[in-house]
Amino acid sequence: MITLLDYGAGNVRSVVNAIESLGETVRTVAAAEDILSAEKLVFPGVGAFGSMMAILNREGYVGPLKAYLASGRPFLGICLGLHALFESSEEAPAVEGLGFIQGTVKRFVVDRAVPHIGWNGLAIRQPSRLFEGLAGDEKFYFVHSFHVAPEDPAAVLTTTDYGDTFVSAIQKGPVLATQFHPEKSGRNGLRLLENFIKPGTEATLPDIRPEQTRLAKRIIACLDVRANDRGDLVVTKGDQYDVREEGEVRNLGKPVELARGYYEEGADEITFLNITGFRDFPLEDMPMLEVLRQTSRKVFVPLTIGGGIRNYTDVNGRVYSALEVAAEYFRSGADKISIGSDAVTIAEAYRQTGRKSGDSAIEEIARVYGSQAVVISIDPRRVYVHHPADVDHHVIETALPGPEGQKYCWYQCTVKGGREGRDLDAVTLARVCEELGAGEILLNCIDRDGTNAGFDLELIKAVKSAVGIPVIASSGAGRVDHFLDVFRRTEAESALAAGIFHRREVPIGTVKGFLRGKVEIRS
Ligand code: 1PR
Repeated sequence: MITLLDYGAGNVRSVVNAIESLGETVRTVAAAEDILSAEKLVFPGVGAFGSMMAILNREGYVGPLKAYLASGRPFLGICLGLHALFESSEEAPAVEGLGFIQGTVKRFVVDRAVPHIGWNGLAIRQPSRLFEGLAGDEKFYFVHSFHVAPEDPAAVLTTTDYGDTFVSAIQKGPVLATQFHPEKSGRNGLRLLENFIKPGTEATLPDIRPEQTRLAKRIIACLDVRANDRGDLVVTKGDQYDVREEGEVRNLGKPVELARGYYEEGADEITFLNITGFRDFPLEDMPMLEVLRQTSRKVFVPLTIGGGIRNYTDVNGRVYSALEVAAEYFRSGADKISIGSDAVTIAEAYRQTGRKSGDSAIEEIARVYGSQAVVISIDPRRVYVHHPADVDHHVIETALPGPEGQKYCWYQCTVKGGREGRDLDAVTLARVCEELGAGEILLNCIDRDGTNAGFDLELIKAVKSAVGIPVIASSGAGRVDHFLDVFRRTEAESALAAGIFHRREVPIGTVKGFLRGKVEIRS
């Protein structure tokens, strides 16, 4: 039996799911004694260092944790569960950590997008039981803005490169901890977890030990989900956001089955967009939560969910905050949430007042779950102009002139699934959301959606050059070379597609096969 330390600050469902999928039972710590009596303790830290330590102190877990670590029993820390082992963190400088390992946790200072999100490799420095059965060149899923810096090099189990070299796992006797998320790292992550769980696993040093590692470009499968006219929840797909064909909502399959299939084929992430979320209230839309629960039991790569994340008052006058809606999505198995329409409203208010309200959905969710959990989904549409001075927006010169030969355009933000255009451009929206604490941009493009004409590279370049957070290029993928184009000609970290995957025109494996050797990808 595995004892899991869930101190109630966020979603540890995916860790439980991963361990249970390996046939192991999980007991969650309910009181300090459960830590002391554990045989194998897993600590998947969630949230921010300061609030994590505050809860551990309040619950009286700090003493028992220190005693457990000193007892020589197996321990696996994940992400913040690694940070907790150190003396302190730059994330909350006045707060003391568990101090089991001497050293501190430092903020990433690199000339790359931060958070470091995605699949990166491990440069393995010493044998460990975690590595049995691994070749050594596998990639694992990272998502973090801070990294550990142990004083004693003997504690370093692996390092990873991202602008600089950082310590990505530590080992001190039976105490192991990883910066990456094994529970979100597909089969190899499950293998690593199994090695921790299984008794008698041998410490091994894999044959392949890269000196340097590289972050992979991510291929994301997107499932637009809504109820059809019969009330069944289906994966649908629009042409420039119109999801109806001969009056009926297009039905391209069942959400859980499709997501599972894409995971098996090698998708690096899965995104669900509840596309009628702007008018329905997701907490009344239980099937969507159930889709997430079922998917997270079978799919061990990151799951993002969007649609309807905003404040809401139900028919009985009960007020729900966007944070509560997001919390329900996280509890059901989401790793990230994506905010669409509400982000536009928030950015408009911010531009009007010139100050952060402090309680917007973006700020609140980022504060509680971390920036990396907050994705902003932008639904822009091109608006052509003759001269840049014609509008007070971020205008670009385009190689694809408008119907009247206009050489310039701006990208107008829309809300409610493209139904309503707003007086805000996509570049400004992305910038403002980054400032408010968003961790990633999902950049759709209504003009390209469902057209198979390739990504709008001009839009992607404009937004990517305006922000320091990762950008997911979306809309328009029709052929394998469109993925190569977007990675070679823009700095986008990921590419997302929907239609070509659902219609089986170009399976994910084919995309990856084509990119292999040309672009760094996860095999
Ligand atoms: O506004 O916070 O409730 O979120 C609603 C979410 O639903 C937003 O993220 C919005 O993008 C999405 N959405 C709303 N209506 C539609 C629609 O299609 N009618 N889908 C919609 C957006 C666009 C992409 C699509 C890519 C790739 N889907 O995600 O998957 O364009 O497609 P392709 O590869 O086939 O070209 P809120």
